[in-house]
Amino acid sequence: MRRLLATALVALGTAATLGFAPNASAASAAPADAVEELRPAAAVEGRFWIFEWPEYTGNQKSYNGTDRYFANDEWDGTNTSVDNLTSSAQNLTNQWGTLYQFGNSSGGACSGEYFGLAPGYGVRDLGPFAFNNQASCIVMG
Ligand SMILES: [Ca+2]
Repeated sequence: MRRLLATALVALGTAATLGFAPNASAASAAPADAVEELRPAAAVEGRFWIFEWPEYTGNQKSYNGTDRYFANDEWDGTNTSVDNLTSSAQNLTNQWGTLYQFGNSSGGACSGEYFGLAPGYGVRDLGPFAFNNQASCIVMG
């Protein structure tokens, strides 16, 4: 079953500014501090960062647009694929970024569970959203 994991943001009372669909399902029971608004100035960098471990630590990689296939991407400075290893993320772009469970090597749609981050937001730990080590695709916009 497909779940809108990012609806946890609704529980923070920011639904109006974050632009969630009105038919979004009920929020999952994630801690209120797992998702946070980053410094406003950080949102101008233009890249969506993923991190190997929670709290924006461990290996890292960034994207400046949609990438539907993490299996051929490696953490910066390593030969290790980022696929299914993301534990925290920061959206430092001016558009939405949504991580998907299943990538698509032929450029078609990504699928499965997904987790969206509004511009300028970070998620310190994807574990409480049942999305730890799940990401295989990023769709921007
Ligand atoms: Ca890729």
